[in-house]
Amino acid sequence: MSKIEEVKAKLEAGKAKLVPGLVQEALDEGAEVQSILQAMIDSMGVVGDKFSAGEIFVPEMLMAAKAMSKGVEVLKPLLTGDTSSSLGTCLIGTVEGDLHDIGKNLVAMMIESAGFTVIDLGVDVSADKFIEAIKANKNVTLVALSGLLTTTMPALKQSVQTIKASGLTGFKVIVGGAPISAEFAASTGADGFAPDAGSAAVKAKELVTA
Ligand code: B1M
Repeated sequence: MSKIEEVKAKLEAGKAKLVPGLVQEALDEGAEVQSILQAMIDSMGVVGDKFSAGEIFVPEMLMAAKAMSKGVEVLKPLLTGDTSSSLGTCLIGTVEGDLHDIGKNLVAMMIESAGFTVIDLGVDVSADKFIEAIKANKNVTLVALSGLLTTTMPALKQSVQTIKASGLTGFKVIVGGAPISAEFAASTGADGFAPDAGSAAVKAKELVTA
């Protein structure tokens, strides 16, 4: 079994204490950062499929999520690189009713590495909380909303519309998350959409420099 396969196996088994060491070993053996990250993302897909099939339950999903977060911590310095902040402040959060944060955290990391100062509002973030944060922080140029549940897609749309209707200006809004399509994103009134963390950073930069 290759080191990356070991990372996947232990992540899927929710072994949060073992995954960081294995990720480091994979790096030491010369595995590419992006390959390790993609393998971990794929494993979360496997975990989701097992959940859908009734083979595992919420506690096992949570343990796998912890293992993934611990593995990402090892990769973070290599993913972010030089983080010179000149594109302003990005507020990011997972929308109201939604507790998934792994994808949002990856997007935050990549947006930071693109040159933003990132303020992470966490999960279950209401439209009002986004608006308070826009008012409370200087030079907010980007507001990023993540949504992972089909049941919170309406909250994502509502949040974008409430933020846009607030009368506050000077920033662009970007949305994304597994169930969000380009078409749905456009229907929310958001300025931009990205399907993954890497393209979110590219889109973010494009939106505020256009
Ligand atoms: Co949940 N969950 N979960 N879960 N969970 C999913 C999403 C699900 C697909 C699993 C399944 O059934 N197959 C399913 C949703 C089905 C649907 O909506 N139709 C689901 C469900 C049903 C639930 C609960 C309702 C289960 C229950 O309680 N019965 C519950 C809801 C809780 C709530 O939020 N209110 C729940 C709970 C949880 C845990 C708390 C146990 C845990 C989350 C822990 C955490 O995040 N800290 C969890 C997990 C781990 C998952 C899966 C297995 C993995 C999610 C993940 O981290 N993926 C997930 C199955 C799956 O994804 N296949 C599942 C890896 C991550 C890197 O990918 O988040 O997609 P992702 O992020 C990507 C892109 O989406 C994109 O970039 C990222 C990386 O490139 N992206 C953006 C994300 N945000 C973006 C923002 C952008 C741009 C791109 O711009 C701003």
